[in-house]
Amino acid sequence: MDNLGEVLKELRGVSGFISGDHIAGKLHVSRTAVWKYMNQLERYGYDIDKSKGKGYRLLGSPDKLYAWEIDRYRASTAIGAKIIHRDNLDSTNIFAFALAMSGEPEGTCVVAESQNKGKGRLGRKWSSPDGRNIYLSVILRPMVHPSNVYPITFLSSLAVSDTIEQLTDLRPALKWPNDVLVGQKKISGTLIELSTEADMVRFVVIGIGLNVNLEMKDMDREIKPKATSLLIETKKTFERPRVCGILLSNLERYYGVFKTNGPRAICDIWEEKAQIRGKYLEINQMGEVYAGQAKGIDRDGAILLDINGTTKKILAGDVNF
Ligand code: BT5
Repeated sequence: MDNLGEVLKELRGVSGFISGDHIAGKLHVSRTAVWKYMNQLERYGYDIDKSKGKGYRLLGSPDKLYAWEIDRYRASTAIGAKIIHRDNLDSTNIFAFALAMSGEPEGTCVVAESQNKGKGRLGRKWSSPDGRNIYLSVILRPMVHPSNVYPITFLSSLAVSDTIEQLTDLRPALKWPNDVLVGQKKISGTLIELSTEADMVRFVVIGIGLNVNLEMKDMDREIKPKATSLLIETKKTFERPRVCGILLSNLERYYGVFKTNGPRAICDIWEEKAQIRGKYLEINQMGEVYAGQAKGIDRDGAILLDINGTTKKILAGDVNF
């Protein structure tokens, strides 16, 4: 946690005022430095009562995904060790991809309050209104062959699903390949993008959109019938930094499984959780529709469909309901 986080911790540790001297002593900085931190916090949107005789008192905090706020709830070590926050980006994935290209290490995350060009798969759009949801990208550098990367989408969905279960009584469902649904409606999607070199992965960017405090009135017309949020489902608002901190912790846990036990282990957990085996599915692959009984997930993340006794392997597509 950096110094702003430490100052906030001190402010939050008391119910009333805390003296500048006390904070200065705790942080081993001068009282002038403390005063500067307070001004900085105000610029970030914190409401601070400053009293000459009594010191400082925190009156209110902004609803923002600042790194030091996420850190309060994050149990991960590598994933989220560095979090870059922006009010607005074209796309957190584009930003993270450029960072990764210039050597940013594994674990660095990018979060934004809003996106102008939030990306879905296959050139689709991810609706990204301001200050409501989580738009997160994480840089990973797994030592695997490119054909083993696909299950990273599954580990992301599993991490989102666990996060929802830890925060609510909801029972999310997983839909191949990258959706997390609540009550048949999409609450989260993952887009992974990768850069390869020869037969190796240079890096992967996991992009996660999770609808948190999104209300119906914030939704584009296109997604209204098929999208939902934690707020819509529970009628409660959520502290987004908390949701994000828990999500990063879960991502690290599943990434650990991926690295230790391999991609197949992640496919198995996903397959079990999604209860996909034996289900009758219709899958749209670039306009071609295949209908059959799901036999499971192949080691590369493809879905295996039994169509009249013949197994069809589908690597990219969308499941129709
Ligand atoms: C996805 O694509 O589900 C991947 C979404 C990834 C978004 C994150 S946000 C952070 C990071 N930065 C980015 O630029 N992207 C990632 P796909 O399976 O293709 O689903 C896209 C479809 O979901 C759209 O065509 C809509 O129908 C629907 N959709 C769009 N926005 C939505 C939202 N906010 N909630 C629910 N559904 C949405």
